[in-house]
Amino acid sequence: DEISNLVSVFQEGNGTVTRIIRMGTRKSQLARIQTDSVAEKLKELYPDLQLEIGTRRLSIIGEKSLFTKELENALERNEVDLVVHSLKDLPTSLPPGFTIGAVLQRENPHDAVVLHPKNAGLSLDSLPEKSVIGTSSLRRAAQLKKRFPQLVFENIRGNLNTRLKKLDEKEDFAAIILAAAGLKRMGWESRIGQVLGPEDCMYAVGQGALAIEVRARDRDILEMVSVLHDPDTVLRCIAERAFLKQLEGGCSVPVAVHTEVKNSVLYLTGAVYSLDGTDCLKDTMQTNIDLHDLVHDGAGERAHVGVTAHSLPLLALDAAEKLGTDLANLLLSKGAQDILTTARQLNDAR
Ligand code: DPM
Repeated sequence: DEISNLVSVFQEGNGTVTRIIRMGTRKSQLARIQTDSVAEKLKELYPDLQLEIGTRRLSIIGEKSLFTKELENALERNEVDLVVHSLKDLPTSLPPGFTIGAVLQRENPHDAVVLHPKNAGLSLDSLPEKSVIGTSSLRRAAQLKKRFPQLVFENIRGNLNTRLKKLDEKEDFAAIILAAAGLKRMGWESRIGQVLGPEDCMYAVGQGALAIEVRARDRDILEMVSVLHDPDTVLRCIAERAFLKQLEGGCSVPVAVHTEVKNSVLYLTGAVYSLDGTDCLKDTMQTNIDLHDLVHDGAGERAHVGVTAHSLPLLALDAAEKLGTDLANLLLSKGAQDILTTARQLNDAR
């Protein structure tokens, strides 16, 4: 077992009580960087806090819900107190007993083009015809195939380090598509050749935001991490997650979103695509979200699509969730279910 023997204790010395907080992380460089950045923020806010970070090797590789599962097991068994995830890797329904206690301020949520060094200076528009672009995301492939029919899209697998190596050290790919946020966290911002705006490629639900998963019953830890909530990010991500949940879309469906908060209005654009992008249903809805509504103490309040945010106004949280559900229902009324079912079947058959 990779988790070091970390013990949760309350140390009592010279009148102060310090609890050691144990953070669980996967071993990938991105996971470590993300966990360390949250540890740093917690240390700034709570200088007396003692943090320990234990890594856990993946025993099962593949399905996304499995790869977050290992860490949930460690949470459940009380081996760790909190786990940092990319929000976009967390399912819209968490297993009972778990909740997202903080959603941190979102980085650039857009996708980015990373070019083979020999193509430096080019873009998806100017790359030669039939250039091979690497991505395993159905969402990215669907949108980009439609928008750039002259390009060829092929799967590329592995963690970010592996993918960059495959790009640079071989001639298989002219470019690959990755989330700008992950590239920035890895310190690879300089490799971004092009950031894809919503007209080229809308992003995945929760993309670019970090989430802290905790035991739902652990009130102390919940309260401690809740100060890390970024209100705009929380509301945007609740709307996005409610949209995906209502569509019954998992991690790997061609569903994309775009959200904005302006003058207390939350805008959500959502879309579903066929695998080649030719079928597309897309719409935008909006709702008022007043962050100056009376803040409620939230005792006993429910989570919103897995997110517990007692420090935010309940009215705003409810409105954000309803926005996502309403937009999904609108697209479902126009036939979104057929598009997604067909996409799932074709993808499973590949
Ligand atoms: C999910 C997808 C991908 C990750 C699917 C999608 C990309 C898979 C691929 C749900 N999770 O986006 O349509 O490219 O084959 C992932 C990344 C990050 C979190 C890497 C990336 C970092 C960025 C973030 C993998 N999960 O998307 O480039 O925190 O949002």
